[in-house]
Amino acid sequence: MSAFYQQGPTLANQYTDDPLLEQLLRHRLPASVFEEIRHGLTTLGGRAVTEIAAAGEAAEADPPRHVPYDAWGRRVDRIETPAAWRTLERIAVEEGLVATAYERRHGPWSRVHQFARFYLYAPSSATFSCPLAMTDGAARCLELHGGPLRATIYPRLVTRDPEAFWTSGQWMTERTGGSDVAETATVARPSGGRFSLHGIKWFTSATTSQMALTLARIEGSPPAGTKSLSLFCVELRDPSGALHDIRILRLKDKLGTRALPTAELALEGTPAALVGDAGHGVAKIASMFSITRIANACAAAAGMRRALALACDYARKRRAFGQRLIDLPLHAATLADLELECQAACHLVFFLAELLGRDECAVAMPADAALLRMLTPVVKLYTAKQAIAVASEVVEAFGGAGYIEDTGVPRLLRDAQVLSIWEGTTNVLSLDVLRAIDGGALADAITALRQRIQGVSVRGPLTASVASVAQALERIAQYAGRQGRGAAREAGARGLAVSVARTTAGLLMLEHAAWGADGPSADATAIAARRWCARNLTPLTEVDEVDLDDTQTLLRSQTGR
Ligand code: UCC
Repeated sequence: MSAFYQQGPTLANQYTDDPLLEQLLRHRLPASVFEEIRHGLTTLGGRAVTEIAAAGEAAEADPPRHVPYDAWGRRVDRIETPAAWRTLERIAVEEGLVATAYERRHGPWSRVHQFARFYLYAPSSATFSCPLAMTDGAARCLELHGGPLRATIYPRLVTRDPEAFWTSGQWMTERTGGSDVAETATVARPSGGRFSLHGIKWFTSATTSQMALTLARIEGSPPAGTKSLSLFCVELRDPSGALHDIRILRLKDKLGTRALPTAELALEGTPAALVGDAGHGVAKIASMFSITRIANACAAAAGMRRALALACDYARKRRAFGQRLIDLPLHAATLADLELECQAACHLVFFLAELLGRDECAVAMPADAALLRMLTPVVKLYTAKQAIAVASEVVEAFGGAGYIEDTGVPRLLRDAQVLSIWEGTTNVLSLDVLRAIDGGALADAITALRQRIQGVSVRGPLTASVASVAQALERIAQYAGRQGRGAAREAGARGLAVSVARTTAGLLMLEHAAWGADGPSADATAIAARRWCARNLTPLTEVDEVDLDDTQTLLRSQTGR
């Protein structure tokens, strides 16, 4: 009998083992800020692979349970979660995963610091990152629009006291769909200075949260469109823990994110407070989903990095054909491609975090605001898709073991798959890029990116990469300017968004090659930038009326209809 047993992968401290993250922070943050936060990040990087990972695994092993009735037949609608789920919450509060952004101790840099923390925590957290992202988004929304709720509820979202902390849900999706929010059917009836909500919410993640922001139409408002939707704040439970006129219909049986309770809810006169004035609820909740979209991108980038760390560790241990996997040329090339995607995603996310921080601290230049508006959907959609592709490749890199549940590897792929769905699908976000362009974001954003690429000072083969980013920017500007407003423009929106993502990533990687030219990873940084630009700055494909007709012909050919 063979005495051979393969060794599983292990993870080191996720901060000290991630040179790119530290290089970015060291370069971008003022030296005093970097020195102040570095120790905390090292501690969190250690906790990520010990306590947080252990709690995450325990939570995954013991998924939430819906208890509709008590032993005596009373409707109770409890969602039972394991102690590990609450441990994940306690650690998140202790580590200031939401609070860091709102204390603004480091002014505009607070967001970069907070997202660095989120990046370390998220992949170990069994998707406790989801309630945290929504809590963060709700805090921003209430900070901007909350009126009296700023004094009552907002402090609970941004506290570092685990006893006082609340998480928030974001309930936008109804049976009519999560994208077409205009179909929202929930009605808000005025009731004693407040409102009572009546309707069904079809996907409510983190249903154990204490509050949620949701959309409804006040009785008597125009019955269609999103302008007549208003934004409401719901407190889910009374002090005894009983739900406020909310029935839990069932928990969703999901492909992944299994530790995260996601429920269908019936609102049966649920008391709610109006957030801001009546109407324009989508515009108000946009301040929430803009944050959750950036958090999604951060979780995607972090998930890619984690998956690759596992695959690389395994490839250094596993031998086949007389060599370690990492020494096999084709396997090494595959892993190096994944490394490029991880780097691109990390650059994009921390660039967005920087822009968000400036916006929140009111020090953003007009170009920053335009970049933030345009790049938020771009980076969300791009990183989500790449996170799925990377996770799939990592599953394969483990061979058969990657397909076996108790290695923990399949979960990487299952959990990645949600990233391109929740918070706006790839196509909905591609259309949001067009909305941003229509709002005037493109010209300022392109001008800002153009100025940045002109400021990149590199030598040798990298000068050609700089030229190709500059050309790609011109192509994007021309393409977006040429497109009319019709169906062809919509059909080309995804290609445009991906091109913006890849070009911006190329620019950021070239900047890194420039500022990192004397640093310890100079060679690798230059190679990454050169390879990325050589492979990813392909021309945009024009979509015209002929393509639209061809698309219909292809679809009809399936069924003849
Ligand atoms: O809830 C979900 C699950 C939660 C899980 C959270 C996990 C977090 C990740 C954690 C990491 C692990 S999923 C829900 C998924 N659904 C969505 O995300 C919505 C998708 N649909 C859209 O985004 C659509 O594009 C809509 C709903 C925004 C389209 O609405 P409209 O009304 O047709 O679009 P309009 O008329 O263009 O926009 C209405 C208003 C406008 O403002 P006003 O009224 O002042 O003119 C827009 O400028 O909303 C504003 N607006 C925006 N503002 C629309 N989109 C944006 C935006 N992206 N940013 C700023």
